[in-house]
Formats: sequence, C-alpha cells, structure tokens
Amino acid sequence: MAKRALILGVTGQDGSYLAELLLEQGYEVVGVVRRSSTVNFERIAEIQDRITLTPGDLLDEGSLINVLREHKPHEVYNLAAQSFVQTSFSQPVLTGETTAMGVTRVLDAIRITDPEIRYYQASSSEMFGKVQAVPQTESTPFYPRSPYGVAKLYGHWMTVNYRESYGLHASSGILFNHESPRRGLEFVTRKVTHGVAKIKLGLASELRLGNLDAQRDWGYAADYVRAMWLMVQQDTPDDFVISTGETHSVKELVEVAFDAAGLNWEKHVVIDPAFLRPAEVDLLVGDSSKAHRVLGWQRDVQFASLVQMMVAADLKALQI
Ligand code: NAP
Ligand code: F7E
Repeated sequence: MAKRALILGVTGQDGSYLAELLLEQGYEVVGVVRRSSTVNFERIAEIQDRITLTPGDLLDEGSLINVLREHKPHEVYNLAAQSFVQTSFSQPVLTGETTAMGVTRVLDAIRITDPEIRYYQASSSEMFGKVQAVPQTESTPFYPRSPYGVAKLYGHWMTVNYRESYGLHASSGILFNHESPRRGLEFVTRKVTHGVAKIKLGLASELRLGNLDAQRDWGYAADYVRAMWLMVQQDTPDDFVISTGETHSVKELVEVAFDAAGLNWEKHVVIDPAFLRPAEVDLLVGDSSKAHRVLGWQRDVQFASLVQMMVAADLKALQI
C-alpha cells in the first residue's frame, strides 16, 4: 500500500518541491490549500493532476481535523506559514496566529485524530537571530530578532513539547535560507535575480535594496526538502540543522547575479531605507554535521550555481 503524505503549504516554494519528491518516492500526496479569490497554483501546475488538493487553513483547527479524518495521512509536513520576515514586523499578530499558533492547531489535530501520524515542522534559522555562537548547531541558544523568528521559536518548542508530552513522532528541521527559481519575488535572492533579468532585458534600470552587509547561509530548496523527508523516515524523531556551512553577504549575492548577466551592479543598485528592518539578523551560518551523520544528508548545489540558475530561469521566464 502506498504511503499517504499531507502537505500544508503545498502551493509554496518548498511544498511544490516536496510534493515532487514524494511523488517520485511513490507516495499519494494530499495538499492543503486555503481559500483565495484567485487561484495561485503556478508552482504545482505540472503535478496538479497527480496530487489531491483539499481545502483547509492554519487559522481554523476544525478544518485541519476534518482534513486528517478524511485523508488519513501517514505523514504530515507543516510547511505553511506567513514566511516573510519584513511582513512580520507590520503584521505581527497575523504572523503569530499563522506561524506560531498554526503549529499548535496542526499538532493538536494530529493528537486528536491519529497520534501515530509522523509530523515534520518547518523551523527556521531565524530562531538563532542575534547569534550566540558561530556556526549555529542544534544546541546553540536561540535569540530571535523578528516577530517571525519569535513565532517560529514557539512552533519549534510546541513540536518538542508534543513529542515529549504525547509521544508524537514529531521532528523539527531548523532550515537555513534556501532558494530556487520558485522563490517568492519579495525575498532578496529572487528579488535580485528577477531584477537583474529585467535590467538585462531593458525592462528596468535600477534595483532598490536594503542592507547589503547581511550574511546568509543560502542553499537550494530541492536539496533541502530531501532532508525533511529523511527526518520523517527515522525511527526516532529529532531536531536537525540543515545548512550549507558557508555564508555570503547580500553584496556578494548581488555581484554574482549581475555578473551572470554580464552587468555591473554598481550602475544599477540603489540603497533604499524602506527595505531596512527594525532589527536585523546580521550573520547566519549553520553546522549540519548531525544531519550528515544521522540522516546521510548532503546538498548538491553550490551558492554561485544556485544564483546563476535563478538568473537564467528569470531571463527565460521574462523573455517568453
Ligand atoms: P512560502 O513559499 O512562503 O510558502 C508558504 C505556504 O504557506 C504557502 O503555500 C501559503 O499558501 C501557505 N500558507 C500561508 N498561510 C496559510 C494559512 N493560514 N493556512 C494554510 N496555508 C497557509 O514558504 P517556503 O519558502 O516554501 O517555506 C516553507 C516553510 O519553511 C515555511 O513555514 C517557512 O516559514 C519555513 N522556512 C523557510 C525557509 C526558506 O529559506 N525558504 C527557511 C526556514 C524555514 P498561499 O500560497 O495560499 O499563500
Ligand atoms: O532577507 C537583506 C535582509 O527576506 C535576507 C525566509 O525564508 O529565510 C528567509 O528570511 C537578507 C536580510 O530572507 C533586501 O535585510 C537586503 O538580512 O531574503 P530575505 P530572510 O529574512 O533571511 C529564513 C531562514 C526564513 O525562515 C524566512 O521564512 O537580505 N536584504 N535588501 C533584503 N531582503 C529583502 N527581502 N529585500 C531587500 O530588498
């Protein structure tokens, strides 16, 4: 009998890659989608006829219980969230309801309907925030710097708590930034690669950015969803840092992206204070030794190849 996996956040970047991976592994895939006035299934368009979509919302626990009762999944991957850090400063309550309390609603729905379901929680390196050690591991103390980071930390600890209180097979992946051509346009990598493509094609002349000094550990989303699946397959649930172990500044990202299109970034990038944050996470770099050792996980795609892949994809998409 095929295993059945339920993905919350299937329309997002990671949800779409995870759905593809699970289909390759022979799973039946059920994706939860929330009501919207327009359909936003671009990322899953190519697999839509091979997965089941069902309505539900992290803000509504009854909807989650109904989905679990109807579809009886063996595994639940909670990738749904208000995931943009900048928005979390302007909408802290919504971010808390979705990104924090949403986790409790899913965990509680699992406890009520079928505590045998295996659970994956999408935790984040943003929980390290003002970092207390370099590089960051599973035992580095947390110090979130945004309402998003605080909300993710709550979700992370609820996952640990439901594991310890009710024996749920609940794992938390502390994933560092991961990107792809499917990344949302507001995140800095995609904003830069899409901006570069527009400038190259004569559709724009400048790109407005915030803090070029921030440093991030950027990996490729398709590599990272493999780690999620591996966590859920372990006999014992646990927490894992997933990262590349390298850090690069936003300025380096900009240089690589403009170079990929044969452009000089200094002629086009404009610093705009509107993109500065009330509190910044200056430096993230993760140590994934535990994931390498226990899960056998490795990433395939390097930083420069990732940025070049994204520039090429944006050029192609805009030329059509
Ligand atoms: P994303 O592209 O922003 O996708 C978020 C998903 O959550 C979308 O499918 C969205 O649905 C859904 N969603 C939002 N609010 C919801 C609600 N109230 N009910 C149900 N679904 C809701 O995020 P991502 O980059 O794929 O990231 C996946 C997860 O990993 C997120 O939890 C994120 O916070 C976390 N994370 C991401 C990174 C990263 O670097 N990408 C790193 C660490 C952790 P709509 O399409 O309807 O908006
Ligand atoms: O910012 C700086 C910005 O928005 C990265 C989410 O997936 O990863 C992501 O959060 C850095 C920050 O991602 C602009 O100040 C400069 O220092 O791409 P970002 P993020 O905040 O790191 C974590 C792991 C998650 O969990 C989150 O869900 O880039 N930056 N100028 C800019 N950032 C943006 N967005 N736009 C700019 O113009």
